[in-house]
Amino acid sequence: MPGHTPQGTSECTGLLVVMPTYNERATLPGTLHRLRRAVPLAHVLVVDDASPDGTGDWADQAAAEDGSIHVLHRTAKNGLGPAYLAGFEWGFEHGFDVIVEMDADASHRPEQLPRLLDAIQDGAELAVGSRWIPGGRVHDWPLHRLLLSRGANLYVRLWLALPVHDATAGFRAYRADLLRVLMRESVASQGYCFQVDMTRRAWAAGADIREVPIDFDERTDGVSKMSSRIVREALVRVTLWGIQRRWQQLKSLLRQGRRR
Ligand SMILES: Nc1nc2c(ncn2[C@@H]2O[C@H](COP(=O)(O)OP(=O)(O)OP(=O)(O)O)[C@@H](O)[C@H]2O)c(=O)[nH]1
Ligand SMILES: [Mg+2]
Repeated sequence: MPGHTPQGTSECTGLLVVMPTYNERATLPGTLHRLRRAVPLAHVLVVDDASPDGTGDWADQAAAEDGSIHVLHRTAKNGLGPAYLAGFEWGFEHGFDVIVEMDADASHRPEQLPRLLDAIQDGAELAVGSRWIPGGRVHDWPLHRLLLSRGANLYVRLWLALPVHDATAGFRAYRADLLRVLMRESVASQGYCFQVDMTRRAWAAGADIREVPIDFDERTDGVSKMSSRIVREALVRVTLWGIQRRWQQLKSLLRQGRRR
């Protein structure tokens, strides 16, 4: 499988797009079709958590017809984080060099993937498709989703001071080497704080992180998996990471004080 050169990235050998799905039968076909047109040499791994609507079965049929589509079936809906981790492991086992995260609900435009790949080719180890930098846009989002996303990013910024404006973004490209480093310590995050977790790990590892503006389209089919449980998990984890960070800062200040 490796040895494929994605469009627009002459240095990358082997590009895998990991696409987690839960009940995305309505949007997965169109997303894959657009992706195939936009970046013909990309391989795609659909990670399906036993979707009751038959998404996994459809993906199996697509994989039987197209050798660059692969499917990983999981037995139950276990959250975005575990689905991605399983997809990344599969990507490592199959020797891919660049691994992309992308939603299957048509919120991320496959036509904008080359922007992320260009940043990787340019030297970034993590390229984040950002809604909240100049040039980035969100289309047709209701006010409560706008507030949730902006509020979450503000909260992350206050506690963690990450050098990105869209730490919860789910359209990203990683160098596989960086992902391996980030996954050395186990990742427990399940919902969308998984994205914050990986960003903070990348920053702590000193990775070259770049944000690229994207257009984010509200889903027109299917049902959002965002829930109050996912928001609560993010709140708790970000707060704990923030307290940990402040504690480390305080300890190093005290150590410096003692040395003087
Ligand atoms: N395998 C798997 N995929 C999931 C799970 N939860 C969400 N997904 C997929 O992850 C992607 C993002 O989920 P969404 O429901 O769109 O969540 P979101 O983008 O934060 O929310 P909306 O903006 O409201 O759509 C979609 O492709 C989902 O099908 C899960 O538990 N397991
Ligand atoms: Mg979505």
